[in-house]
Amino acid sequence: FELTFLMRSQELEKAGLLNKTKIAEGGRKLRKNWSPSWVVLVGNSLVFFKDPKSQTPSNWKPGNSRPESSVDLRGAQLHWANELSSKKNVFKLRTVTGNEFLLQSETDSLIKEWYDTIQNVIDRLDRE
Ligand code: I3P
Repeated sequence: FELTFLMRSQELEKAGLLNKTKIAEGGRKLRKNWSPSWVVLVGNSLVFFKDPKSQTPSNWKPGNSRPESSVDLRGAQLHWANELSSKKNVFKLRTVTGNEFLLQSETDSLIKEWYDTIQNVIDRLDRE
C-alpha cells in the first residue's frame, strides 16, 4: 500500500475522527472491538489511522503517520445499521472482499456527512 502515492495523485476528500469496529473479515464474523479511528477518504479508498489524539484536521499530514488499514470503496455497500449496535448513528460498510466495518459518531450531522460522502464515491465508482 503506497500512501504517499495515493496522497500525491488523488484528492483528499474528507478526514475526521469516528468510532470504528471491524465486524467481519472475508465474510467471517469477528468480535466487536470499538475504538476511535482517524478516518481519511482519499481517492477510491477509506484509510484508517491509529492514535487519533495526536491528529487534528488542521495538523494532519499524510506523511506523518502510518495507516492501520485501508478499504477499497469500489463495489462496496453502505447501509445504516442502527440495529447492529446499542450505539446511535451507526452505518455498515461492506467491501467486495467481505470485510465489514461499523462506523459511528455521537454527532448526527457529522455521521450523515460521512455517509453521504462515502456513498457519493461508491456511486461514482459504480458508474465508471
Ligand atoms: C461487546 C461490547 C460492544 C457491544 C457488543 C458487546 O462486548 O460491549 O461495545 O457492541 O454488543 O458484545 P465485549 O466487550 O464483551 O466484546 P455495541 O457497543 O455496538 O452495542 P453486541 O454483541 O450486541 O454486538
